[in-house]
Amino acid sequence: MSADAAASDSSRSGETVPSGQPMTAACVEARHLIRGRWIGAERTARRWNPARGDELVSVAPVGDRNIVDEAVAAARASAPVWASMSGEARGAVLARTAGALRARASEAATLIAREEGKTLAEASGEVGRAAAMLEFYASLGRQPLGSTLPSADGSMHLYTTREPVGVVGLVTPWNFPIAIPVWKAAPALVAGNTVVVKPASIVPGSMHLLAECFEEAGLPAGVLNVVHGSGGEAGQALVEHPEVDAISFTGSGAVGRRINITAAERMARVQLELGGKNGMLVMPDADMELAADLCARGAFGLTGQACTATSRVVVMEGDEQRFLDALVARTMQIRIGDPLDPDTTMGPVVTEQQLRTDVSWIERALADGAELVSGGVASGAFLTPTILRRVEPEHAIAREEVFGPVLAVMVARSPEEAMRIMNGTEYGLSAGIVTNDLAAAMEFSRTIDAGVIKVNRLTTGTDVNAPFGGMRASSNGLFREQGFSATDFFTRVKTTYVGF
Ligand code: TAP
Repeated sequence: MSADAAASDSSRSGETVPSGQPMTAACVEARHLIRGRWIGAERTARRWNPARGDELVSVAPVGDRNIVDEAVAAARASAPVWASMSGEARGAVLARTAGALRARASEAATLIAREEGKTLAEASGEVGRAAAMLEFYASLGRQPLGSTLPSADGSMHLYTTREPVGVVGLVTPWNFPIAIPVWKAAPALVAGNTVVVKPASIVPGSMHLLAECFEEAGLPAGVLNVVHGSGGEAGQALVEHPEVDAISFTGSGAVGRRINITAAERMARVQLELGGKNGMLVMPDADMELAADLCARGAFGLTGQACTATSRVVVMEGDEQRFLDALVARTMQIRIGDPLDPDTTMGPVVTEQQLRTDVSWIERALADGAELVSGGVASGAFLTPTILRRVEPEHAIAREEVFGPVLAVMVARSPEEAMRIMNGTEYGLSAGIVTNDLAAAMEFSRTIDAGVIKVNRLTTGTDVNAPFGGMRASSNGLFREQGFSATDFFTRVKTTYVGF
């Protein structure tokens, strides 16, 4: 394995070209969506299938500050009417969007697999989850948003209401190109906000399909607007825009921190869900086959490109070899290949650049003293599932997010040391434990610094009705996404006293 091998990957991304280039039949021609109109541009960016470097998947306009201005103005203009509609009516639009997405589920999954590179099964799971999320938030249109309170004054009716914050900017990453825009847009919309979405620039086709589903569902013009383009240009313009009342961002810590500062300067509300370095603690009583299965699927499912992917394991001294034997055997069952092949269980790395990053993390780990157990081979757009042992808690590979199929295995000599290692990163998104010892599981749940805790389950995957988000550097921690409380971020509270 070498960085050169990684660089030979022929999949490209984000290249900007003049419009009017010939495209294959299966290429999605994405458009900005503003005030209900689909808008192209002279400057476009092309996205090739990462597994087949010569297959063009999508072409999208490259939006600038002017387009962002137009989109925000459209969202602002449509805000009063949308906010004045009943929650039930807004929810009904979301329910119809879910129906439209389910009707196109196979097309959407195929597009995600071609554009982002996850397997068809994984992409189908994403589409189903996005539809379920839309249905869940559709049902919230009928739920109370506010409460009635007793007053010290017996002749007082005292109540709170939750109003939409107004125009919300949604900035999303590439790894769940349909599900993440949905889990932000659906609670924002049902709560009565209008939105401008800036999707990740390498997955415009998936967002385009989703926007078509909203349109087909009868979402009024201007309520959901989409601006394609780069983060540095369109994304930044959206975050800086004085008419955007709140920003919900999911992505890397580096970008999230900058957005936090920009939003704070103009007192805009901001929600940040960022990276992770999610650990799995394998206790001595654990079923090793289960532990190996959870770690292999958690680390290498979705090609390790999930914020909640398992990227480090802690085993107790004396259990390491038994665990590694089971893990390697389970990992050998993974079939790498074209995401559209039904036998494939792990797709390519999303871009050439990400592959180079993954490879450089492996090289750094080896230079720090880690040992390669298996994997570490980059070929074309693919990286074999990589297991590293003899990793020490202070190594970069033990602490920093890779966002690829790389798993670091560490050994602890006592339960206290195990917990120190588990909590020994700046992140706190998801964490798991494999054990049948209920007391150990409960103690783990109490002492781990993570927003999502899994006992005998994958670190990835959550229910749509449960709050989701990280702690410490994984989130700004003010508001949770998903679940019933997701609307908190998208609403502001008013307290009304009515004397009689
Ligand atoms: P980023 O590079 O941070 O990009 C995320 C989004 O921000 C993209 O739309 C990007 O546009 C945009 N952006 C970039 N620079 C910007 C700027 N200066 N101002 C405004 N927007 C800007 O992340 P990514 O590579 O797409 O995604 C991977 C990261 O997301 C990982 O760290 C992963 O852990 C994290 N993630 C977290 C979660 C949760 S829920 N915690 C879920 C999924 C992913 P471009 O696409 O044009 O760069």
